[in-house]
Amino acid sequence: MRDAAPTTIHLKDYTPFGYLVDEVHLTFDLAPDATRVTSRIAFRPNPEAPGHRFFLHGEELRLIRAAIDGAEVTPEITDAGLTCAAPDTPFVWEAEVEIAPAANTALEGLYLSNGMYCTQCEAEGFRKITYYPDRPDVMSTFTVRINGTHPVLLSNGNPVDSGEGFAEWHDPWPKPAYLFALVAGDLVAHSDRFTTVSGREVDLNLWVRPGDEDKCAFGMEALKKSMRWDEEVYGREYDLDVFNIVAVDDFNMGAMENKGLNIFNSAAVLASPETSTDDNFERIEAIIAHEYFHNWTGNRITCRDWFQLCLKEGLTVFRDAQFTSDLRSAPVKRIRDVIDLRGRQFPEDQGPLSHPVRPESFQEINNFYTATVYEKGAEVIGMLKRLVGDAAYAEALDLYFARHDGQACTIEDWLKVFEDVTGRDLAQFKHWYSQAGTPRLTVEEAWQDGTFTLTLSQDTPATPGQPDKLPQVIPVAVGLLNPNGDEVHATEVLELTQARQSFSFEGLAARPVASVLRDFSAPVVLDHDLSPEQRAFLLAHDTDPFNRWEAGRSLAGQCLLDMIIEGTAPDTAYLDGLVAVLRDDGLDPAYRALMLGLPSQSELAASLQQRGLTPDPQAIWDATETLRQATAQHMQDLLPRLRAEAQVDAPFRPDADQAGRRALGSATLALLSRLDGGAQAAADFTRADNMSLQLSSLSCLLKAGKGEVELAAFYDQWRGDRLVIDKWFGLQVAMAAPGQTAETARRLSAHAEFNWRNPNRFRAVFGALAMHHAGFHHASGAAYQLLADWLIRLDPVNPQTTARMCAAFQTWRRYDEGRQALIGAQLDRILAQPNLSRDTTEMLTRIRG
Ligand code: 0A1
Ligand code: ZN
Repeated sequence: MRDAAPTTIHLKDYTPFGYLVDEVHLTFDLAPDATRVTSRIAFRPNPEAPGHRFFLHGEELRLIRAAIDGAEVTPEITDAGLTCAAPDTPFVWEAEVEIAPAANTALEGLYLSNGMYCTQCEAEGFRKITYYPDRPDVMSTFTVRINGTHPVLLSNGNPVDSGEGFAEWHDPWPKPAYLFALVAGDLVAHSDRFTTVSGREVDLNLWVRPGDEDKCAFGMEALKKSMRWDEEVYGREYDLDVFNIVAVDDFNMGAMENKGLNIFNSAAVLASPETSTDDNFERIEAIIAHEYFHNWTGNRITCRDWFQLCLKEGLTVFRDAQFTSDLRSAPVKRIRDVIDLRGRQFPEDQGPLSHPVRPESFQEINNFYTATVYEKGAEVIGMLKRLVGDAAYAEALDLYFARHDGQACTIEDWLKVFEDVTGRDLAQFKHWYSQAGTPRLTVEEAWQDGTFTLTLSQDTPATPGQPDKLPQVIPVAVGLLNPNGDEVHATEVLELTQARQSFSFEGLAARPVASVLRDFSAPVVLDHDLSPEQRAFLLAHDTDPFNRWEAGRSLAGQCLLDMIIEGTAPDTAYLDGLVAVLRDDGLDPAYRALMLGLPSQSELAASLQQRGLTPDPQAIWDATETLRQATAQHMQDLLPRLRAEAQVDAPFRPDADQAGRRALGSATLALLSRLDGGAQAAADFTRADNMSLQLSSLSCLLKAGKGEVELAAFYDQWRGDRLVIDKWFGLQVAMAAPGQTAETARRLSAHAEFNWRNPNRFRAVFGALAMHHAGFHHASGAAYQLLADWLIRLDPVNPQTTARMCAAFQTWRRYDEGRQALIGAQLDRILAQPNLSRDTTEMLTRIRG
């Protein structure tokens, strides 16, 4: 329900809860329409917050009985919770409530997914299960009894007892309520064991619906690798006798790190060569690692309040990226992460939804599980590590775990361990947590008498609520190359702390070419005015793999902008440089595949906007198509050789080597299909024995305006597999021509298999629509209207997923007046809906501005 006046919560208003919780006992009597939850909670007054009123959160609960120390009480109940008089000595609170999991379509709290009970409590879902101080700084041990008829009954911690129709669990580690979990279902386990470094035997189970057993092996291997890696790299050992993972079909996000009982969106854990692409495998491995790593960064050390979300998320994303870099290819991972950052975080940071990595206020915390908190939060940690060095980083992390284990912490606590270890003052560094917006880093060069000077300046644009910005500490990794291509100055990290600052390199024999922001050492927009020749030189010679890729990317970007703005033909300097790199078979195929990528159309729109121009989505589409066509022609002779190099002769393995070859094969096939009308793609589709090849060949056919028969065959083959059918839905929208995108999405939304209440299916169609730049922004406005229709329909059912999808509109101010008027009208139409959720109202109000 929409609040009459939505409440804004502020970081500055934090106060501790007036009571500590020593123990929680919960009993669940499961029933779809009336689950009984009985709680017995030991409270005692918090000596650090005396005299507070006793308030427990609770939403959509039917209170049956409440008692304090055995004596019944009649609390005062509101929509948000209850309050009643409480003793100023330790006491036991008891309550019995009734909830209706079957009616819970929002997928927050206790709900049913395909007949299976499961929970999602982060951020504030536990209050839909029982009355409780539902805040992360209230930590307690939990003992849980589940009474239910399902064969598998799970909760956090270790199993204590079980029998016909019941199971009991005890979690010895104090935790906040958002880490509570319960699962009850007809599930089968893929099981394994892990012996920790100190010899603890841990039972590992991946629980899935019968029929999915053959999709568990990869996830289990990823889990074991994660457990070992965290021991070896961070010295973190697992701390329970069992580790359970459950796959559920209806889930708003990727996965959730509940203590000892991770719950996963089935798309984020189930994998097989026939049904999963290489990208799926890599993502699944990373998410398993991410949730596992939360056991220390999130669970053992949690957040004091939700403003500190980046404390666990930024750090855990950083850790899972390190894990992927170690297991696969570090340069490829870095490039992919930067593509992702520019694709999701930059638009957020440069538009109306911009907020600091640590926000200072919110209305609905679920709206702040963002690319800024997660991915920019991880970048901030990467900068910190670069500034203090690897050894100090390791020491600081050891101190963090030693000092704060069992606590609910803040960013101040986090930075303090670095200050204590290094003696550095991190006051200025902290601006990365409090200032929103993407800094623009401008580079000027000077050369005189053997001295090369780089003048760096920084400027962070105004963002909502933050008109003026202070200079930040920006680590700028720089290397210098001689005109013959040799490196004359190895990578050095320059620390830019002022608005403008110069750095000199002396004693050089010739003017060097500067490779600036190596490894993307800071999340900034780099403005370095290099000539196409200098960029081509870096593309050929840079020793930093990221910047070598970046040189090609910026050449391509400049070429596309020239084509869009001046109407020029594709630049042969870019095409020649690209061919030279692709010819180099000493380079990893995965890296060469990345070289073939172009800046996204949305990124090009942002670049045009930054130059004060109004992007025309159709013109951007046309230029991109023309350049792809020119690339195919230019590389015609090389394509057969690349295909041969991409060939995988061994049995399928989802590792980096094979995945890289398949990525190069797929990028090559896309070019070839522009020349042969899809003949090779049709042949590849027929012989495909893995999902990467099946999907890439099908997408080439659709792109070529063909593939009807193959599309139908694909559907028939995979009709029973919901995750593959999600791909079938999404692909058709993604590959549609701009004038057909909205109609394709509309047609698919009328398909019998379009179960719009399932977030994965909804996102398959409408996420793909929003991602299709020229299709979504087609001048007709049809896509805007279609998406708005569906958001209006979904909001009462699932506010979280609706609100997240609203971000599709966040860049609307970039476009021409006609499009702005069309989008503005749709935003107003949604906002005018009666009873719009708090989630969606907040998102749209911020976007509307
Ligand atoms: N903490 C989880 C993500 C997550 C957040 C919120 C959710 O529901 C609103 C669900 C999952 C993670 O970082 O993986
Ligand atoms: Zn996380």
